Formats: sequence, C-alpha cells, structure tokens
Amino acid sequence: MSFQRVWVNAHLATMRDDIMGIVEDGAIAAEDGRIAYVGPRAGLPTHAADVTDCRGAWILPGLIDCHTHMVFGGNRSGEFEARLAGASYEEIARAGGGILSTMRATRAASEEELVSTALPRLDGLLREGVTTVEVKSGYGLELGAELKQLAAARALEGERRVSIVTSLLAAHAVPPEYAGRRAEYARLVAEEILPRAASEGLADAVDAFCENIAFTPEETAMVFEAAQRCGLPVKLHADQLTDGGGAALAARFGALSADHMERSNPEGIAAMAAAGTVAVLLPGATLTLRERHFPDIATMRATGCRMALSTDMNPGSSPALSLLLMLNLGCTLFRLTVTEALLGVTRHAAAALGLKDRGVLAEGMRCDLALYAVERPAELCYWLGGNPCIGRVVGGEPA
Ligand code: DI6
Ligand code: FE
Repeated sequence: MSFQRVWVNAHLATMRDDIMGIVEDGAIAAEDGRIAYVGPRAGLPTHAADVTDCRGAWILPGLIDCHTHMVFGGNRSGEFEARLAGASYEEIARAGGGILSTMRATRAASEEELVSTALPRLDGLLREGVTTVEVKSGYGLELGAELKQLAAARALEGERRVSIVTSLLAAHAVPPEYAGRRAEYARLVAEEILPRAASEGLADAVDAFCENIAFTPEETAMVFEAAQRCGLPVKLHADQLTDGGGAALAARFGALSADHMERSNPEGIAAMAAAGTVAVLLPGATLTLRERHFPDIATMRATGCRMALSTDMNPGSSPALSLLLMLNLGCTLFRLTVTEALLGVTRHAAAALGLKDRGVLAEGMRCDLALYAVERPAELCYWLGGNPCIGRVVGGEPA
C-alpha cells in the first residue's frame, strides 16, 4: 500500500482522548485530503511518494478559532485609551461608541476593503497553525451591510488555504435607525435579514448577543426560532456582563455553543452539558475589560460541559490576534489545564462549530495539521507570546 504523502519523525497529540492521545515517534499519511493512517511510525504500512521528515516536531490537528469578529472596518484604539482614562465598556456603548462606532466604519467600507483589512489578521492566525476560523457578522446591523460582511468573510476562503465558517450576528446591537425600538429591530432580524442570509447561503449558523445592553432572552428566542425555521444551528453570546440566563437559553435551543459565560449560573451550565452545548471561553475579552468575574470552570468540569477556547477577535472587547496567546491566558486566568486548553482549540472548537470531520487526528478525518517545534505540547500554553509553528497542512497539502 502506498500513500500520497506521509509525515514521519514526529510526535503526535491526536486529541482523540482526554489525555491528548499522545503517540511518540508517530506517523501520519494522507490520501485525497483525508488522514489515511495515524499511529506509531512502526505501524505505517508502506512508504509514499512524498515523505516529510518532521525532525522531532509535534503535530496537532490544525487549530480552530471558533469565535471571531475578524471582518470589520476601522479600529477602536481611541476607546482603549478612554477606558484607560476610566470610562467603562458599557458607558462607551451607551454613548453611541462601541459596537456602533465599528458599525459606522463597517457600513462605510466596501466588501473588498473588508477583505483586505481582515487578511493580515487572518494571516497571523494561519502562521500559528490555525486551519479553520469562524467569522461573525454583526457590524452591519442592516440587511445590505450584514450580507456584505458575510460575503467578505466567505471571500477570505478564496484568498488563503483555510476553512471559513460564518455566523450571522445581526442581533448584536440595536442600530441607530431603531433607537428605542429594539424589539422591532429583533423582528427585522428574524423576519428579513436572517432568511436572506440563509437563502443566499452566506450563514452557516446564527448568533445573538443576549445582554442588558443588547437583546432580551425573549428577543433572542424569537431570532433562534427563525434560525430553526431556516434550518440553521444557533450560538449565543451569553452572560458576559450580567447573568441573563443565557446558558439555559442556549441549552433549550440545542445551541452548538454558548460563548463568554463569565456569569453563567451552575444550573445553566448543567443544562448545557446535558444538551451537548459547548462553552466557548474568551479570556482575551476578560483581560481587555479587566473583568473580575471568571467563567465557572469547576461546574463545567463537574457536569462534563465541553470547553472551547477562542480569541473573540474584535475591535472592542478583545483585540486579540493570537490563538496561542489565548492558550496561555486560558491557563493563567481561568486555570485550565494544558490538556483542556489544547482540546479547546481542537476537538471542542470543532464541536462548537458543529464540524465532525476535524479537530482530532484520526483516520478518515480531514488532513488539517499544525506542526510545532516544541519539546512538549505544554510549551504551546507556556510561552507568553512567540510562535513555534513550523508548518501547516490543509486538506493533505502543505500550506
Ligand atoms: N461580545 C463581544 O465580546 C463582542 N461582541 C459581543 O457581543 C464585542 C464587540 C465589540 O465590542 O465590538
Ligand atoms: Fe464575541
């Protein structure tokens, strides 16, 4: 038997079990973009046309950043300074800054401009070994601009070797045209924007921001019901600034994930565990907003609620350009174990996107790989900055 491509002289963290599924002196073979063999080098059936000597590197499944707002106009470094001078995120948002300031810049940008400003941000992730990225809309807040943002996100896939998964987040903030008419805007999202994004094939999922400065649980439920009518899975920005019962709401709708969860209550977390809803932890936002409230990791562990870890890359609450840095912050701020953090950017991040063909190294899975010059996987969480990625493979081809 012969394979198109094999990688040898590598150690593997397959992420197949809860102790990282480690294989020392392993090998991987690819055929037609899929993993055809993964295991000890000694067990590799034969050789291949193309053999890569990894010189003792560690191979993980290509990393997955499962929660980003990567496509946006402008930036908010001015608000960063205002917060340093004492203003709060909530005060800035209520005064028409925050998400609405990015909305203005995003509406003003062309689709091409949105693509070209997102590419350097995307490239930073790819250099770290990321092979799949979720991108949300939510800075258009009107039909045309939301569709433009999603189209720009989709276009990134044509520019780089990466899988892009999109989420419609039109229920992110109330646009100025609907000031004081929040419920009416939520209805516009449910009845017009969402069905259009779905029918044009621009959205893989639907997200919403359930929060006292955004949408109520009732409005969120209305948007989720519309998503279900259109056959789209849902996700939720839940319990970030206040406990609005977001975790339980996400569980009730069988959401793929509930994200943030700084203030989620234990009952909500237990409901998520039972529903299979993944908790997406976003330590970049916790750090940037200097939050004192951390997600209830102990209850997530006790209930078996799966945890993913992501950048939340956005111009306001988490201008985080590095997923490897999030591994460190997940461990240092939230006290995740190294194994939990690494599962959070591989297997559990895939689950948060509903992707069953990636996130672990196993035969039949997509051959998306990340190669690192580290002595142990823990090093990926240990360094605060830096980038040991020495190779990336997408669909069986070096990228
Ligand atoms: N939560 C977040 O972390 C981002 N959106 C949200 O609902 C922040 C978006 C921003 O500040 O621009
Ligand atoms: Fe977010």
